[in-house]
Amino acid sequence: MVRSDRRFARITAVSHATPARIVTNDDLSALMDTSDEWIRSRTGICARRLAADDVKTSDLALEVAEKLLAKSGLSADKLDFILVATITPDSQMPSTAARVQTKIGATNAFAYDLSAACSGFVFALATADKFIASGAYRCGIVIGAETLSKVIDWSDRSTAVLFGDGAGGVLLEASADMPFVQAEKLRTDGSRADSLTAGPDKLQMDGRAIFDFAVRDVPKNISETLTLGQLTADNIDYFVLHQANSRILDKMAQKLHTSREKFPQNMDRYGNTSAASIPLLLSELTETGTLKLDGSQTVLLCGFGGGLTWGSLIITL
Ligand code: 4VN
Repeated sequence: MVRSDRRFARITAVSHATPARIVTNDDLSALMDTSDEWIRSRTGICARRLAADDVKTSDLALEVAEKLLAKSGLSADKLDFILVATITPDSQMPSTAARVQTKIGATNAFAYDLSAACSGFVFALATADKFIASGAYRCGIVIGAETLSKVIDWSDRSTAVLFGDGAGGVLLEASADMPFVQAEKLRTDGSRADSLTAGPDKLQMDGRAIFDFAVRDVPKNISETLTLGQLTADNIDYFVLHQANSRILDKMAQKLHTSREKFPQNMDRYGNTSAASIPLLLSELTETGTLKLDGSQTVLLCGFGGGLTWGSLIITL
């Protein structure tokens, strides 16, 4: 450990990786009693990517890590840590992060997985920020990666149509310029755990309970986080929320009295990818130039899901 004076983290690269196979709502309606109209109108999802049988979560995470290094020009041995947020690790041991660590040759990095379901990337990014802000470490990779298709109950049409596979991640580096996290508030309520579970049995969700949770607890958490940062919704350029359901984003915009345009979405093409959804969206928004990584934008990230877990992070991008 070398103490650093440059204590503020910042995101210096963003990337994503998705399996090649696109499965549309129409494709699913050939396999189960559902329809494009039902899925699209209730969730905003039109298609999802599904990994081939031999593609593991670590394969998607590895592709993200390689792209981050290529984009930044940083060599792997400069990395201090690799965090992978996932609820679909390749194995209980070793971690998905350890697999990535050796494959990219990050010989000086420690690596571990973090389990906080759909909030996993937000929880991991909050953790990584503290590693750098403490001065203990200079740079690391934070990835959200999932192959949910392996834990979906394909005989349950109410959940099977909602989820997809994918990965996204960021490179965080110490930078003296300005604070990275303006405010954060992470939450867990294990007493409501049973409404969304996976492993050792397949994924099961009480859709009504989770929908109600997302509409009640999440906007409250976003408001509280804004207050902590002495900010209002007007100060936020984009609300990058977990991509579970477009109707949830409609409700968030209403409850926060702010424009729906500030809530970008890509669940139409990827479905709900749990811990991967937020970094996957961040990566696409960076590619299109909507997000700039030049310190000019304030973005609120918010994850919510199994645990129950939820939480917001207001960051300078
Ligand atoms: C957050 C949410 C969801 C979620 C919950 C319910 C739901 C997504 C139920 C009603 C159904 C349409 C689909 Cl809000 C899941 C997670 C887990 O990542 C997090 N969709 N639906 C209908 O309209 O009948």
